Amino acid sequence: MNKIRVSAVVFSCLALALLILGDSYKTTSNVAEAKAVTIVKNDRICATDHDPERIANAEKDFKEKKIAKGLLKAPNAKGKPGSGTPTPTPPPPPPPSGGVINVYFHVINQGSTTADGNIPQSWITDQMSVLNAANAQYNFSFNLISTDRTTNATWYNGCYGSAEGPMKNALHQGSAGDLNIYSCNPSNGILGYATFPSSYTSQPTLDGVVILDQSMPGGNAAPYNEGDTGTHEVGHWMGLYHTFQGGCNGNGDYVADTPAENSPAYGCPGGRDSCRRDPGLDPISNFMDYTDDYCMFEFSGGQGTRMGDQFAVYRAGN
Ligand SMILES: [Ca+2]
Ligand SMILES: [Ca+2]
Ligand SMILES: [Ca+2]
Ligand SMILES: [Zn+2]
Repeated sequence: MNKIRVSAVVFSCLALALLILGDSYKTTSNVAEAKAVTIVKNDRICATDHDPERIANAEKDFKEKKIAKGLLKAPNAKGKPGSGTPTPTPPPPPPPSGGVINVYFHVINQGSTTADGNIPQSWITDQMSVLNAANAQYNFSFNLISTDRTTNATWYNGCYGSAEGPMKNALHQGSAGDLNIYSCNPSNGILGYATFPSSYTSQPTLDGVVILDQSMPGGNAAPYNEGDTGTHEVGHWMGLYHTFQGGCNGNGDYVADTPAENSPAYGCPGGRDSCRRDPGLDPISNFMDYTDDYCMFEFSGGQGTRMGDQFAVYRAGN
């Protein structure tokens, strides 16, 4: 009997110790989780419209206009099969046009502090530097013409959605070849969105790029606070799609030298190969994927050519 009682006491003590230990462990783990949530932003979300039907129509129009401008040879123009004339090797496409793009920067805020969107001018200067570094290889440069500041809480928090029209109608400047950037809080975890060059004609005042203010260099939207949301959205504005558009099949992003990707890549998943039949690893270092800012650092040559062609067809001189 005595032996059993001692065992029971020992067991109770052990159980109590485990309970305390277990509880303290749980508390520590909760603190770590809570801390992580405040530092790390959720997965990258870009709200640029990639509707497949819209893209198919836009690509048909782009092809026709490229042929009209002499940027692309019309199919079957020469050397039809069976005619006895061999098809000559087509000449290499002309180099991307490049150019200087004027930028109108619109800071939307809901108060005077940085946290309320009234970001310092140094963030804008640094954002321009990031943008210029990313595009220098393809001879495009961005020249900041003006910065305006508007205090309007409805625009600040509704700049993706209901406030887009009123905000852009009031602030948009320039023409098809000029870039309007709006910094605000698109909400719902959205880092930014842009309009494509082919949309300019039908909706000129909506043309431009909207970015989360805290995604700019100096902001707190880690791991998306090195300015590459700006670079990514300007990529759309220059006519690029996401590298994972269309998945593994079909035309994908309409750029030949970006390997097809089945879905967005997050973080920095080195060696990812989501389309095994398409040669090449996923383009996780490309600005048009969804990886962390430190992980994305390049446009491909094909994207450079496409940006030049899109600019020549839809923006230059329009
Ligand atoms: Ca591709
Ligand atoms: Ca592959
Ligand atoms: Ca980067
Ligand atoms: Zn995007």
